[in-house]
Amino acid sequence: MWISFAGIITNYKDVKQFLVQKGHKFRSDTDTEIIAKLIKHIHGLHPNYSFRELVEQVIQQLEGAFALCFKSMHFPGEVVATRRGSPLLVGIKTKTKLATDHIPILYSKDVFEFGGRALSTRDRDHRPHGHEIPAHGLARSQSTSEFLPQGDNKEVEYFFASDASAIIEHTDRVIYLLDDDVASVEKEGVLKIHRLKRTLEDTHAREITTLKMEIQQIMKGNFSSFMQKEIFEQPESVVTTMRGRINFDSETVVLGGIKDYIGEIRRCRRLLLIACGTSYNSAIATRQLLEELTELPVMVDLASDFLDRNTPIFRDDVCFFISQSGETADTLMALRYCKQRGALIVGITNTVGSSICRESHCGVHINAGPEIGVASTKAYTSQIISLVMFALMVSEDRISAQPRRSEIIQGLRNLPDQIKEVLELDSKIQEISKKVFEKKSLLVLGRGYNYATCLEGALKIKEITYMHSEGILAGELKHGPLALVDKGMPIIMICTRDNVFVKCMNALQQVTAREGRPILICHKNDQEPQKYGSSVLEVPKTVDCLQGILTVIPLQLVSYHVAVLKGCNVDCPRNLAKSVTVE
Ligand code: G6Q
Repeated sequence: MWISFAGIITNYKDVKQFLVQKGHKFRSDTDTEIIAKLIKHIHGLHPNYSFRELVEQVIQQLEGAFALCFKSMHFPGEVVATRRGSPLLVGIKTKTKLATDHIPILYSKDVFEFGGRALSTRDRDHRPHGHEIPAHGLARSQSTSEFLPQGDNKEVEYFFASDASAIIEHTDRVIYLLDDDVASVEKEGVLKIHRLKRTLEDTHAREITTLKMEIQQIMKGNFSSFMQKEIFEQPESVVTTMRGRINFDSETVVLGGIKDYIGEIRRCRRLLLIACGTSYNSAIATRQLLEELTELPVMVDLASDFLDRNTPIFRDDVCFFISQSGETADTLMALRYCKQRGALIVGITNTVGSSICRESHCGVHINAGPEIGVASTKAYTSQIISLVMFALMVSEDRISAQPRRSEIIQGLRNLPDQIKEVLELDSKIQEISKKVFEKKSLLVLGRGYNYATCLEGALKIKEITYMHSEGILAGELKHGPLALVDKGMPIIMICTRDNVFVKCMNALQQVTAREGRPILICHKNDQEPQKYGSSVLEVPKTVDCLQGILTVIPLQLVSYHVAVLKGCNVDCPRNLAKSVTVE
């Protein structure tokens, strides 16, 4: 048995105990092994079951979030794949066009109505394999032949993957499977999608979508890692996020995915921004602007904590779920929690067709392009821009907000060139990284709009360099963290000219008074803070609410260079995954 497995089986101990009692021996403590042993066990009990039926029996016993793909020597030439809570798609490659753009669902419940009589599991043991009940009364032959390629060449190749970027080099036609879909390719090479039971929400077919992704988008090109490539793509990725949405001349912003809901959003009780990791930091980065331009209370929550607290949610709440992958389990569960309570659900994702995308009432695609490196970089800056555009759109009818809106829109217009300028600091940042890469810890200090940069910079450093790093709000310094400061403690401090500049200078002096010599990120040609820094990284000045985009890039580069100097795997840091589809 060959199984490809992503996810977690939460009841694996119970299943294992059951199988041990039945005499099965285990070689590992992994949850993957119980799946292999369970299918073997069921095959022993029901040797007449088809491969697909065996998998259906197995998944009924499993709890958790998973995407699974099975092959077996007992069923040569067949593949069965299924998902629950983890993403899974099927890529289809044919020489000629397919005769249809959707594949009908076949239902195969243990007990189902068949010609007016209930067919039981026992009956099923004696019926021929593959006796399915298609939706809408489609005959089996009809449902499958429709799916075959047109013309004489009937050759079809199938690819199973959790992310489109893994298969785009082979095909751009995919089917996104839904939870509990069981896709099987049988000997004759026909793909079928089954579900155990029919529900009212079922669409009875899965659409074959054509991906808009280009192969070069997922190639490293001249870069040594995807993360480095994605950092350097930001002058373009921010443009694609804004493309077709901002008219810089008329200073108008239209987000097509939410424009029909703007009235409802303006009338809401409060905005909630819910996310994990980097996506959460993008919510911190934009909270102040959202409060200012929408004049609504804005709550920002980590999805896991939001769920732990059973937070009260009301029908007139608007809940934003921010997620690069659109598949993060905690964020998705928080979304379902809020949806059940009647709130309006807005998805902010980078992955078309993802679970968060599909389950939201409306949303914004950040259009940053595929992000392969585990450490999120270009998605973060595009998430910030998407939320800024949202704030601009909501405040369009507020006369008093027009000067502020205008300043931000012009700030967005200049951003791509300013990002290019920041990226020119790369070799200087590489030199600075050489001074810190052997240290144990790195503190990142700032406040106001730059606080999110501190959190995000520290997260990048932790995840890809394995060095301890902490983003500290400069206003909190005297409430504890100041005790850490001495001449040996590496510190990066962000000190740009905004409404908290004086307070930042104050914090900087507190640090230098304890012999701390921070690396400073400040505005170009701003002499005042520079005299306190051991090294200085000068970034161009933009509007306060966009400054975090320009101050985070040097920290993305610090983390990248430190990771390279330490010999860490930049794109695949230990213990982490790109899509966290488990709780
Ligand atoms: C950061 C990581 C991680 C990520 C979260 C949430 O570099 O990529 O913190 O942001 O796991 O992921 P989603 O944005 O996909 O929900």
